[in-house]
Amino acid sequence: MITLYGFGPAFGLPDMSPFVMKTETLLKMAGLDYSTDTGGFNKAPKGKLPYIDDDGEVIADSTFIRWHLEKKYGIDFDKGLDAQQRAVAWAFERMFEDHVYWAMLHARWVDEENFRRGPRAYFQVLPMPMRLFVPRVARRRLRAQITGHGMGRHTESEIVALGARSLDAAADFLANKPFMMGDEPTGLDATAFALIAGILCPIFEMPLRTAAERHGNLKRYVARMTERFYPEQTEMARWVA
Ligand SMILES: N[C@@H](CCC(=O)N[C@@H](CS)C(=O)NCC(=O)O)C(=O)O
Repeated sequence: MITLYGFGPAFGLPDMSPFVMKTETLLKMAGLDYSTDTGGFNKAPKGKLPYIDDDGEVIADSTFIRWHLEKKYGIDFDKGLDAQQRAVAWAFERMFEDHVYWAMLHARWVDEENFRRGPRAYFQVLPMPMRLFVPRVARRRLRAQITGHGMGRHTESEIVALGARSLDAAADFLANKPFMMGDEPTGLDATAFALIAGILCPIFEMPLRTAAERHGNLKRYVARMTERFYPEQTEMARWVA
């Protein structure tokens, strides 16, 4: 049995973290049985979520989890793609995870109003006094990470320009295909869906969301992925209707 450790549903999304959402989507794509656990952060092998416990084998990081699932269960999330298509899928995945993610993180955690509506509200379930200091400590850590990555060293408008450029690239590449690589979902879709849905989340007031909303095909894509993998997520379906 597989246990997926994540943060849990938040902001109308299946999980606050796009990497957890990506991993859950991969598990759904693979048709594997799994359960979720939101109590694993303190034991996370790399200090981040997600990680999984697969019958006692613990694997951290969404990409290593993907590779583990492919190897152990004989799955190929990129089935039907040739080497060149796989290379393109990998490059787009890196764009989303190592570039778009940081622009979204900046908008959620650094912007005062978004932080209040999103991450701080999320921590309100904690008892006092943790409710007060956990969001502050988490915010300080996340800010340091965003600066360390380099994205946080830019001005807000520069960050939006970079993020919007990547969203334009994703929209142009998707064009009128149902899924990123063609007629059927592949591994890249788990990542692209998680990031684009996170950016379209209306709880956050951000220029990056406006940039995503300009692309009708990205909205329809999120609607398609939601219908296929998260039919119970009615709130998410409403944003993109
Ligand atoms: N490369 C990792 C990234 C995971 C990641 O960044 N997780 C974030 C949530 S989106 C996290 O756990 N952050 C908590 C922290 O850094 O304190 C993956 O693909 O799983």
